[in-house]
Amino acid sequence: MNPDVLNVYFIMGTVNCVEPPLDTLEQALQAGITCFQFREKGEGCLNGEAYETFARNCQKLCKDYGVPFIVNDDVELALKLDADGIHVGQDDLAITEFRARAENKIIGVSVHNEQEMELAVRSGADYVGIGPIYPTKSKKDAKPPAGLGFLKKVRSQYPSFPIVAIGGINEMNASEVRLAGADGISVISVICESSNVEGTIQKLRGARG
Ligand code: 3NM
Repeated sequence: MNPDVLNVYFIMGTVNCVEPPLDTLEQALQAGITCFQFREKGEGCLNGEAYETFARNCQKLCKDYGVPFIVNDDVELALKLDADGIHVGQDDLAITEFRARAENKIIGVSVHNEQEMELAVRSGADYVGIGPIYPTKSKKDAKPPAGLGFLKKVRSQYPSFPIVAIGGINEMNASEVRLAGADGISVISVICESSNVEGTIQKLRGARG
């Protein structure tokens, strides 16, 4: 995949939002996010029909702006909606299963150590998510923050594999994360809680624009 797609990768679900979620997504799309991940998870999240309707509404907005719509974890939803891709945790089966059923879709995998990285590459992931770089409040079961060390190591071992960094990334630390080797940054709270989404995204953007 073209790593530029990972440049400013916004992840969101209703529980992350302060403003109406679709308004936040549209503002983020207008301001130039390059990828969107639908992650409707956590206490109080939508279920059933409301979950699917919300996903479809997010997907429609992404289509309007020509931005890839990636589904977190839910292979069935991704296939049902003909999403552009899926992001999964350490579940090799999900990668293999999804690839078999959707050859041309983007597959992203979260990795936290060298073994997981190797497995993701071997299983045919298109990109990896490395995190949490810094402490995050947006994922209850997040691993301890790893700082930039692991990211740098993976970049040196895989000079051209698409990498997005995640966890506690904001306007102030985004550039050091990019310098450490990330093609892009993935964020939830810094956009969901911004009072100036456009300004925030401008600051998060890398030199690639
Ligand atoms: N995954 P924020 S950290 C969804 O480490 C997610 O794999 C992580 O949210 C991982 O930008 C995280 O608000 C939450 O810190 C990122």
